[in-house]
Amino acid sequence: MFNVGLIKFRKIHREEGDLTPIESLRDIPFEIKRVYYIYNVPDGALRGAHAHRRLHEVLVCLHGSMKVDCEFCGQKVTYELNDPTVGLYMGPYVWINMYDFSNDAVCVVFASDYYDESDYIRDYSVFLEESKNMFRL
Ligand code: T46
Repeated sequence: MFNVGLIKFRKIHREEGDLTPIESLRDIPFEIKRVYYIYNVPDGALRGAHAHRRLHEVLVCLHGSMKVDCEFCGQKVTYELNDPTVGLYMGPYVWINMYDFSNDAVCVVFASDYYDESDYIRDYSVFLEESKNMFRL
C-alpha cells in the first residue's frame, strides 16, 4: 500500500547480544524530530483512531506484540508487530487503530515533527472527506 509499509532494520549480532541502529534519513526516510514510546497498555485497550495531515512516523514494537490496522485511500491492511528489527512506516492520511497489545508490549515511535494536536484528524468522517479531496477519490 502506497504511504504505508514495513522497513527492515539491520541487526548486529554478537555473542553478547544483538544491536539495531536507527539513523535519521538513512534507516528512516525522514529527519527524526521526536521520539516517544507506548507501554503499560491495559488488556483490551484501543489506541490510535486517528490520521495525521502532515506527519510521517515509523513505529517499532521493541518488546512483546501489537496489531495495527492501517487505512489509506480506501485500502486496509493489518500488521502484527513483534520484531524489534521491523518498523511500520505511516505517512500522512493513514488512519490507524492499534490494539491487541501484549502485557509486555513496548513500542517506540520516530516522528518527523514536534507534537501538534492540529495535525491530528480524530474524526473518521473528516478523515474520509479530507482524503477524498486530497487524493481525488
Ligand atoms: C500516533 C500513534 C502511533 C503528547 O503530549 N505528546 C506527544 O508527542 C504524543 C505522541 C502524545 N501526547 C499526548 C496527547 C494525548 O493527550 O499524549 C496523550 C496520548 O496521545 P494519543 O491518545 O494520541 O496516543 P495514541 O497512542 O492513540 O497515538 C500515538 C500518537 O499520538 C500518534 O501520533 O501516530 O501513537
